[in-house]
Amino acid sequence: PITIEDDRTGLSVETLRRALADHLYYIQGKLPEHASKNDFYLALAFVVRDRLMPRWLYSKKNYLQPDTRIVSYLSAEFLLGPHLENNLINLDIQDEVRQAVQESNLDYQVLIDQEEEPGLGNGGLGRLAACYMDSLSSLEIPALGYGIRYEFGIFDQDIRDGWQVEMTDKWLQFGNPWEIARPSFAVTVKLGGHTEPYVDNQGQYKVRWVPAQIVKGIPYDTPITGYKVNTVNTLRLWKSEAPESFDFQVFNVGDYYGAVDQKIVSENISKVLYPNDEQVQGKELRLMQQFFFVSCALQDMIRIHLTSGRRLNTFHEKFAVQLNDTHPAIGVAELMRLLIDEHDMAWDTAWDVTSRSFAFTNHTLLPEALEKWSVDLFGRILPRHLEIIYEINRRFLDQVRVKFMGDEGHLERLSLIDESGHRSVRMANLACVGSYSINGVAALHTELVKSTILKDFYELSPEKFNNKTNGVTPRRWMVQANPRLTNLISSKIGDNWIKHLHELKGLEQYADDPGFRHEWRQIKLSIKRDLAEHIQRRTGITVNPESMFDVLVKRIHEYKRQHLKVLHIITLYNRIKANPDIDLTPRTFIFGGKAAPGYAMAKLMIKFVTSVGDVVNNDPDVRDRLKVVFLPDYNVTFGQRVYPAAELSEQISTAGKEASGTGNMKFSMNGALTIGTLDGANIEIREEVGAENFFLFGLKTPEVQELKANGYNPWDYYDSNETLKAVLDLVAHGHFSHGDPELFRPLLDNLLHHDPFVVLADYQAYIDCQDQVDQAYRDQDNWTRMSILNAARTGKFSSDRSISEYCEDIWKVKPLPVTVPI
Ligand code: 26Y
Repeated sequence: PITIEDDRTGLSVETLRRALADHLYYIQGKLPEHASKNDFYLALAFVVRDRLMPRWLYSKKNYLQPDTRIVSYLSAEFLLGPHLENNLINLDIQDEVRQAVQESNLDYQVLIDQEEEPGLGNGGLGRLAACYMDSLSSLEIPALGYGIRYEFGIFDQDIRDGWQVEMTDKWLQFGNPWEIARPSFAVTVKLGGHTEPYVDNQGQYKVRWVPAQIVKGIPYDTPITGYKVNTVNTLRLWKSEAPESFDFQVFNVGDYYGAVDQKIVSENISKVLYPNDEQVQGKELRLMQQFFFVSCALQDMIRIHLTSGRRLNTFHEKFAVQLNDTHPAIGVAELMRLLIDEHDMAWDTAWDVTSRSFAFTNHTLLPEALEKWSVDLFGRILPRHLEIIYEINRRFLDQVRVKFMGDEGHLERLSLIDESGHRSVRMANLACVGSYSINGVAALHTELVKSTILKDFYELSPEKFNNKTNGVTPRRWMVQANPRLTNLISSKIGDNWIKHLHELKGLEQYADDPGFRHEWRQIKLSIKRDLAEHIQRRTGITVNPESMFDVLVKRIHEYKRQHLKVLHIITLYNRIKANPDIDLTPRTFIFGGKAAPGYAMAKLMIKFVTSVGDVVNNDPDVRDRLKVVFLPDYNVTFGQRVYPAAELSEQISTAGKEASGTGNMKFSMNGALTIGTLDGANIEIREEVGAENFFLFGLKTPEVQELKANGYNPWDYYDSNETLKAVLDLVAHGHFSHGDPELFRPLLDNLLHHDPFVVLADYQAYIDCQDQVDQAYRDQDNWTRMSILNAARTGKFSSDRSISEYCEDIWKVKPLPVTVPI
């Protein structure tokens, strides 16, 4: 008997090939000879989507079982990166698909590279949400991610004349095969207007919110596959639209253009991702965005809860709702409003449910990043929520008064309303009061949260506070990004490490094996060659693959100190100029990262890197021993290229400023050694890999605090350090700006007169440490040994470990394997 595999689910190469041809013809509507690369990519994406569909549908079915507990991850950002190859890996069909593509006379890599990555996030926080979604699925935890379907994600960066230029990210323009719109689950969201009291037909005093505007939220679902399991969770992103009643109003009011204006306002809400500018206040549309997606999400969760046959007073048993920073913190007031105003629940019951539903993660210590909304603006957009927040605050402060009798300072600092100057709503305070758990993202960060920004809340409710050190998914950041290293590792210790990253420990026994070291080094070299070729294509700069690849990629920010790295480069340059025959380790310095469009100093830092690069790269005395490259448009896709190629990972933030960092983990896993400060998760990385395999430098957090308390004067360092003086003078004299002393003056003035991130104070320690790196690199055998040990000891930094801790300590949720009937 002949059995024919189903075109939608079959996994034989023959079936996959047929399915690809079929989708090209019937879905793309193209003959092969007329199809573009993108047509082939889309056809392939649909082939893969078909194959995850049964698992997705049966995972969804599980959500609706009455006693399934679901993690609901609320995040304004999900920085997913491309889906296609990730899904091939998780579904374990990469080999078959690769062969089917080949037999269709197509180039696998070309198709993979067609995908526009969904850049729905700024950086660390959004990427963390994506890694956590991967781990939730891989650990078979029922979970829903909720966020915004931005039409334009993080801007594309171009570098022109060395400056950043922003361009809109039109990621949806050629179609997105990974989302399915669910208009039948659309919800409405109110905005503006006023409130009025009324008595309902049971004789209850209630409040009615009469909005000025109504928008519709349409959910778009994206499947999040787990690694080699049936669980496929859902990321549900909301798009805003004008409600249908819009047409109605035209007839009633007769104001066609006015109605169209309203439609535009509605559609604007999910239009664009806000960059994490240093000034976050006053952006009305941002507050609307936050409220919009959180209201959509909570209404959706209530629907799911009621559909699963349960009553609303058990909402907190159905859902564990995680607030990814304060961006979704308005959810505390919105859940109260939904329960009280729309579902007739009494205040006390509603508060009980609400405060047992939410848990809050803090990601920053920078005071300027703490979200506040002026009471005026807040009341204009969310009049009912302002009333609810006042009432939460009144009841909360009554409790505080009992606890800290007579201490007005505590009351002032704990209040949800900042009364100093212009009154504003403090979102972190709202999140703290409304949550049963508050966590930081690395051990040091959590301690600093407890002792600084949330000190008063810690003293009030210490039991709420806990640490959850960040992690990253080894599926994307090793298996997908670094197949060559993955194969070498698996050939020695099997492939269990992909789900149980601690098993990388098994590599330690090979750290002294010359054959293994050789293979390890050859792999790194081959990846460096590929990157060198990419650099050549993208920037025209020729780099030497045999030189040390020294990498600094992350958002551009003063606290991350990209300028400290540049001072190091100029220092080496000066050494060469003083002694052209000096013996130093050839290095390629690779930078990447975006600056917030409104952050002038960060943009100047990019120009600083590119300008120094122009001089250093072209000075004949340098003889190609130093190369400086700024790769434009750093994103997830480029991250996947650069982490595996890196040998030195730069993690040089001012101690106490980087909450955790997650790039630091991706580098280490891929065998780069770290030069870093005792900041964020660097501390824990160093603990794991061993102090002897980590290049530590710089002031520690208390030393930074002390230095500043005693009146830090950057001039002292300039005056007393001749090399530093020479470096800064060279910049001041216009050596890197065609003789123009003005170009970098704001940067120099800032360093010499303020230096808020103590760059000058850490300069010499950094240079000395880099000299040790230089020496260490000369002993390639030992360097390789350290590299292997780094990778072998990064088990802790799998997001599977982080998510397991969230599940056990905070969410109290257990794996629920999904069965797919065949
Ligand atoms: C308020 C708004 C403009 C805003 C939007 C995004 C503010 C901040 C952010 C993003 C913050 C962020 O990415 N923080 C990073 O979170 C990572 C994950 O926990 C940390 O590893 C990293 O240290 C921290 O800077």
